[in-house]
Amino acid sequence: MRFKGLMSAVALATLPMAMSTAFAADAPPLSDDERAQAKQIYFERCAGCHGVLRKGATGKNLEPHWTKALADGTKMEGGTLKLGTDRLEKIIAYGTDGGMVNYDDILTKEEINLMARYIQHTPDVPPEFSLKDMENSWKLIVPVEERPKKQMNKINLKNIFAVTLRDTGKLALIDGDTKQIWDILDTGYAVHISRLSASGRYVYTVGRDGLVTLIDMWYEKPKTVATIRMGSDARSVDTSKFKGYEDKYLVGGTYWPPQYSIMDGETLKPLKIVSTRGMTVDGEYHPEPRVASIVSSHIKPEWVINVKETGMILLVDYTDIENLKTTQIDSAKFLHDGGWDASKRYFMVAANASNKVAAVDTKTGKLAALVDTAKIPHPGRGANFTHKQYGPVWATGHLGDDVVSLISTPSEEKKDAKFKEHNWKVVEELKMPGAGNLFVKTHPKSQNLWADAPMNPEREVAESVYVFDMNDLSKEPRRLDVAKDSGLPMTTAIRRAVHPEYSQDGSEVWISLWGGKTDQSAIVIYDDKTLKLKKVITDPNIVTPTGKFNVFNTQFDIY
Ligand code: DHE
Repeated sequence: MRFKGLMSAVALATLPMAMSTAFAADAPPLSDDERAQAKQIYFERCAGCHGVLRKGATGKNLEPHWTKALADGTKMEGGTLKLGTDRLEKIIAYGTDGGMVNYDDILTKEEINLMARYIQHTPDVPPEFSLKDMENSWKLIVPVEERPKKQMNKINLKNIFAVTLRDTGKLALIDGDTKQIWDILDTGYAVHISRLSASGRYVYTVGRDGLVTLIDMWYEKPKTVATIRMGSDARSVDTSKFKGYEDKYLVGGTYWPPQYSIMDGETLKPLKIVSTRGMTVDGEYHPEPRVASIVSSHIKPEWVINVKETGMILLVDYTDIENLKTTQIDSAKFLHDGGWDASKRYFMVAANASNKVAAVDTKTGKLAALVDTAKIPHPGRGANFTHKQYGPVWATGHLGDDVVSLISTPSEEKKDAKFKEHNWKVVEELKMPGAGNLFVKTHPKSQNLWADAPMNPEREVAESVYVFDMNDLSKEPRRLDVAKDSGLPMTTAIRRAVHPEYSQDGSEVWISLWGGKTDQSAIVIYDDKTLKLKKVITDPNIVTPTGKFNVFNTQFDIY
């Protein structure tokens, strides 16, 4: 199952226009206007999974050597199937068993035909993005010395939720104590994630368009104090969090160009760019190894940077960025998202299209394990709890399978030596009502494990969340119908229940009900103990909410 990417004309306006093109003469004809339109649709809907160069990652390779039918209409050459326009149209419209979702409800027939023709041509290559380009885009709106010296508001910042309003290019900051919207700020287009400074004062957000926004929460109202563009397509950021380096640096990863950038943590001044192009774990050169998840180590002054296409996990030592030391760990291709185990020593990252989870030991700087899992693991940051039989486990859901996998992780404590034999094994698979999970979540104070299923094709499943009782995992999960509980009238399109996030004290779980851009969406809040509905936030400004990041839990990696 793949995501239906979405980007607006706003984002497209920010995409570099001077793309080099080398169109195949023997591919189906395209006018200049059609080519421009197809290029836009490709970036909006397809590039996230298939890659700008169409080499394939979560999605299949879409290069002309197999998308393009031969001029005489022949569909096979040397044992290779040539797809051609008719077959491509069907795949785009109806999806495949391999995980491609249907686009017949998003694109018109004409657009589907256009895309089927476009992807038989050689891919467009966007320009590179240099340190100079970053410098030119950098806006230091308020220098550090002019910012407040103390918190100027009475808000409990630890319980603020930074909520992505995906299709509006905005971020809502919602007060978790009062459930009031504190403010809504402009950000990059389709903000992907927000992360917190080590101090808990600043929110860093990154848009799909590569724009990083630094928001200071010490003002009376939150204020954007700096912005910078890192490239034309991005998904991840984190700060330096190790003692002595707190917020000194910010690192951001881009999908295009494939590289990571180091910036000053308080001003976003660009300092260094490092390309991730190179060899895959299979020893093949890859021109587009995109930077997926990034986290800051708890036990060393290092970032863990996961490079999708090559399957390389980089441990980047930030103590001396002019003489950068990097440990490169081979894992498995198609690294995506991940989170810490309970001890915060091991980083668990999904190699999603390889159906594996890699565990990195950040103490020894080595790969601890490569665990085979069910199809397309997608943990978000995962969830940690102590399993009665197997000790500490880290959970991941799956986009491509109807289970939540529990992977046993090592315990540092001697008394738990009995669990050792289970380390790095999938010890249990909890049954979900179908595939299409994106995020799981729990909290140290909770006995519940929450799992969504927003990419499931069934409305009933996609609009609900499922809650497992960790005291008795043999019980079926309790289904909470988020769409119904929101009290909003039913819409034609499915409103997906996505991304459970705990409040600071672990007593509430917030779920986004992600409707279309013109539908009223909601944030639906449940009491974690009773699973009763507590509050629905349905302000007209809450448009297409997806990820939510509780300040305290994000700052301290609590999940
Ligand atoms: Fe995400 C995390 C990439 C589509 C919501 N997403 C991530 C991370 C990556 C990623 C690499 C890890 C960042 C980190 O931890 O540093 N996401 C991608 C894609 O490439 C993909 C498949 C397609 C695309 O074009 O972007 C994609 N993601 C989506 C969505 O459609 C989601 C559901 C809605 C949205 O807002 O775009 C979505 N992704 C999220 C969220 C997180 C995330 C909420 C953070 C989870 C967390 O709890 O940390």
